[in-house]
Amino acid sequence: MKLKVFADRGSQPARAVLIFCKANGIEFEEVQIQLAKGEHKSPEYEAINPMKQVPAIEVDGKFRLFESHAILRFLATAFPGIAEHWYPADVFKRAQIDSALDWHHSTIRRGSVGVIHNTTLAPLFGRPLDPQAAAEAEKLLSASLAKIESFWLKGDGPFLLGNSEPSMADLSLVCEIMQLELGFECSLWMRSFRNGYWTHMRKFGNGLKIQGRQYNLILMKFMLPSSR
Ligand SMILES: N[C@@H](CCC(=O)N[C@@H](CS)C(=O)NCC(=O)O)C(=O)O
Repeated sequence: MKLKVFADRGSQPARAVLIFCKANGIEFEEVQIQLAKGEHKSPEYEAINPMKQVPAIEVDGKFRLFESHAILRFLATAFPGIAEHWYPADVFKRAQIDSALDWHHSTIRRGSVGVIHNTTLAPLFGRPLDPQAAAEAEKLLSASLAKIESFWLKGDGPFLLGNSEPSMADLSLVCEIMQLELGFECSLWMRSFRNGYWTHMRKFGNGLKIQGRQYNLILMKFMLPSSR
């Protein structure tokens, strides 16, 4: 299968798709869609993703798909040789990962996007910063982050659902949390989080060479060339 991934590396869900492909040896062509330049609004890209967002994929020049979690599920099932831990075949384990993925979008992602957008990125998209919206989003974010520690990370293993190896839900989560380094003041919560789960994800991310300082460089290069 000939796979194209349309992405901006400054986008959390786009990074999750890129990292998933790299971690699993899936061959793909990365087509950069630069959000800051409005490339996602071009008619050419709208033909790829009518929602005008990244990421999106195209397979064999005909099948197109948007929504990062749908893309991750598709890649895990359509491409051979994907390690079982990313998206287990066992329907019970798989359903739990689906539950974590769905929860992510309605909580962590909503909170994170609200904070980052309203404290940092809005001007890049021609919108004003909105401290009140940021404060509301931070409440949701903090409550959701607390749930990660009190519920999702409870168990024997270090990853979500107590797993011993990361699933695609961990990947989506860590890409989201990395983004907080952009505009979320490192609270006590972030520090304690970093000492726990973060340490495990960092180890996992090191192999992918898209973490920590390198990650920040990627962000600066692709997303915020003049603001830092
Ligand atoms: N639920 C979508 C979210 C995609 C999304 O929000 N993409 C952002 C970048 S992180 C985007 O393309 N924003 C441009 C815009 O909405 O104008 C997914 O998981 O793929």
